[in-house]
Amino acid sequence: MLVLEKTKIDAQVLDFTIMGDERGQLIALEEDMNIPFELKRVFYIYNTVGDIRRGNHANRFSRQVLVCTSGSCKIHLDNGVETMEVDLDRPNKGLYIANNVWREMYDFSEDCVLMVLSNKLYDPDEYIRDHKVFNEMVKNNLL
Ligand code: T46
Repeated sequence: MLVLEKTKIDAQVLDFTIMGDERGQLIALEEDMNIPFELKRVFYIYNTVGDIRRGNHANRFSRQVLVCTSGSCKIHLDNGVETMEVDLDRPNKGLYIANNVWREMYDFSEDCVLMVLSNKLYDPDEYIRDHKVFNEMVKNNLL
């Protein structure tokens, strides 16, 4: 794995090695190797309705890697001070997002399958869903 881009926000664009041959392509994701944490959960998002924005929250403890295994989407990141956009447009491109980073996913292609790997099991209580609260927490050094 190659870190393609170190971003100003606590996130990284990752470039996964493709092990292709005459039969097609294969990418392997392994904890503490090309995935920079212990793997606890995988979920995927597909059949997304056009023009929808998902996410709209920060996770207090979950760290994640996002990959479009099919199609494409865009990710908006926000650390309370700066924002950035990342295009996820190929299956060997990943986006690592640290905890306490606000994220929104948008511009899903019809064929998009967005796979998310996480270091934590699902816990709805770890979500910050109000952007004003998120900004206040950043301002007051509570994250
Ligand atoms: C994130 C982005 C990238 C579960 O029961 N288990 C799970 O592991 C997840 C992720 C969700 N759910 C339930 C909770 C909701 O009833 O599935 C429903 C949709 O979840 P949510 O509205 O949180 O989905 P997104 O797309 O807004 O956000 C998800 C993750 O929740 C979030 O951590 O960073 O994808």
